[in-house]
Formats: sequence, C-alpha cells, structure tokens
Amino acid sequence: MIPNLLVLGGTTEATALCRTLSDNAISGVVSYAGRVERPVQQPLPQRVGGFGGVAGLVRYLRAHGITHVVDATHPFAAQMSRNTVLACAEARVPLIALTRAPWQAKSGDRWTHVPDIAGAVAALARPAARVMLAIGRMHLNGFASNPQHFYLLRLVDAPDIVLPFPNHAVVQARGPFTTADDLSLMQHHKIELVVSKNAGGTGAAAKIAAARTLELPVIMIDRPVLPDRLQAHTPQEILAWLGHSSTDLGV
Ligand code: 3Y8
Ligand code: NAP
Repeated sequence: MIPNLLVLGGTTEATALCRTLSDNAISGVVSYAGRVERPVQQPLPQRVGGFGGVAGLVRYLRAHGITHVVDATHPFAAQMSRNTVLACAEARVPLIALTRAPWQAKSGDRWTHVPDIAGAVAALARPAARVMLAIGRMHLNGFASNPQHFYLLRLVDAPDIVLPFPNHAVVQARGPFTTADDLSLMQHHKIELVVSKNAGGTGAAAKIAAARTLELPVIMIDRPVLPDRLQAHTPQEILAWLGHSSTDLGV
C-alpha cells in the first residue's frame, strides 16, 4: 500500500516530520486547527480547520484515502488526540503519536505542579506579583479572578479580545524562543513568577531555563491524560513504523 498520511500538526516535532516525509517522497497532508492567522508553511500540502468531531474525521480519512495518521499535536491538544484515537479505530486506519517527553525539574528549579489551568489560577490567589503568563491566548479569562498581578502575556497573534485584567503587557511572538531572549524579556519586565504548560520539547523551554537562571518560581501545569496509543519520539521512528505497518495489514 502506498502511504498517504494525515499529520495532525502544530508543533516543532510536526515540522521536523513534514521535512522528513518530504525528503523521503512520502505523500501526505498536514493539518492545522486554524488557531493562528498564518500557520507556518510546511513542505507538504496543508489543510486548516476542524474536521467536525470524530465523525467528521472518519469521513475525512475515508474520503481522502488516508492510510496512516500521525498525531503530532501539542500535548495539551487533548480533544484532538482523543478524537483521533476514536476515529482511527472506527476507520481502521493505523495511528501513531509523535510526542515529546514532559520537562523534568532540575536541581535548583522552584516548580509548583498544578493539574490544569484552573489549578494555576488557584495558585495565583496570593499578593500582587509580576507574572509571566506564557500559555497563549485561549485560556486567559480564568486569570481575571486575580487582577492584582501584573501579567506579561506572550501571544502568537495580536489579542482580538479585551484582556480580562487591568495590569498587563503583551508581547506578540511566535516560538521557538531562545533562553537569552527570554532572560532579557523577563529581566526587562522584572518578572517574579512564571506560569507554564508542561509542553516538553524545545520550542517553549526557553522560559523554563531563564526562570532557573533567575531563580524564579514556576507554576507548572501538568499535561492532560491522553488515551493509550502507539507513540514515537523521532521522525526516524515514524519512517520505521511506516515501513513496518505498510507491509502487515494489521493496525
Ligand atoms: C496553530 C502553528 C513549529 C511549531 C512551533 C512547540 C513549539 C513554538 C511554544 C511561550 C509558550 C503555547 C502556544 C507555543 C509554542 C511551538 C510551536 C509552540 C506556546 C503554533 C501554531 C499554532 C499554535 C497554536 C497556539 C495556541 C497556544 C499555543 C502559543 C504554527 C505557533 C502558549 C503553548 O493565539 C492562539 O489561539 C494560540 C493558541 C494553541 C496555546 C493556547 O492555549 O493559546 N499554540 N502555535 C496550530 C493550529 O492552528 O493547528 O503556525 O507554527 C505552533 C507552535 N507553538 O512548526 O515550529 O512545538 O510547542 N504555542 C504552550 O506550549 O504553552 C508558547 O510563549 O513561552
Ligand atoms: P484541542 O483543544 O485538542 O482541539 C479542539 C478542536 O480543534 C478539535 O476537536 C478539532 O476540531 C480542532 N483541531 C485541533 N487540532 C487540530 C488540527 N491539528 N487539525 C485540525 N483540527 C484541529 O486543540 P488545541 O489545544 O486548541 O490545539 C489546536 C492546535 O494548536 C493543534 O494543532 C495543536 O497542535 C496546536 N498547539 C496547541 C498548543 C496548546 O497549548 N494547546 C500548543 C502548541 C500548538 P474538530 O472537532 O472540529 O475536528
């Protein structure tokens, strides 16, 4: 069977995979939710927008003759990952996730683990501080209950909403970020505390390294629990999986 892949993208690892697939003349399409105005251009054809839930994804897989799915979405894109497990089982299309390990605290790190965004909001019920809130745009409203803080926000696109807290600064930037840049950004804004998702990987890690250097506390949001699925951590492992699964007819 000639592979025809659907790559669910939106991460540094997805970008590396698209390069590998293109270099190996393996055909496929990379998919984005349409969260940002201009998703990065990949060396594969790309589609933007939701599929319409599990049923919509099943229809897409069948209509486009998709032979394999690689879920290379961000570890916090839990709904997409859950839908994909269900849709691939229903459509009997082999699925693998391209994931990265969570960050682990190193000696000197001052992390407070919280289970989710609401946990981070609860951890900010404390006297006013200067907070770097680098979790993007989609979950800002919850932090309105702690207006006492100054928030440094880093967003991919300029905010299209009135920000729900009076005291803030916005930096519009798309990662991957460097430790040197995040160090100077945090020093410039006199940041005292960092809120971060445990994204893992390299693209969002700069602020964690910078917080370590500045000996700042970090509120670390743990990842949502995802359903069991085959996992790989490098594009080479995906190539091996394609070589293997394209011969046996099983999943
Ligand atoms: C639309 C597609 C690549 C992918 C690059 C990675 C690294 C840079 C760091 C900080 C943290 C954050 C955010 C972040 C990073 C990579 C990766 C990563 C974090 C793009 C992209 C899309 C998105 C969506 C966006 C979310 C937001 C999250 C900003 C492309 C640039 C905070 C996650 O404005 C919005 O609505 C933004 C929404 C989902 C989380 C949120 O809740 O707001 N990513 N990010 C994808 C789509 O439409 O399907 O244009 O490249 C991709 C990347 N963002 O190819 O090199 O691999 O993680 N993305 C987090 O980790 O906390 C920024 O500022 O320190
Ligand atoms: P999510 O909450 O898990 O998904 C919500 C819905 O968005 C999905 O049910 C699906 O809609 C649509 N969707 C999500 N990812 C998609 C994709 N790659 N292609 C097509 N539709 C997609 O997802 P999210 O957290 O909003 O993340 C959206 C995108 O941003 C993903 O590509 C992810 O990799 C990227 N990203 C997210 C984060 C983050 O912090 N969440 C960080 C970096 C990058 P339908 O149900 O209609 O199919």
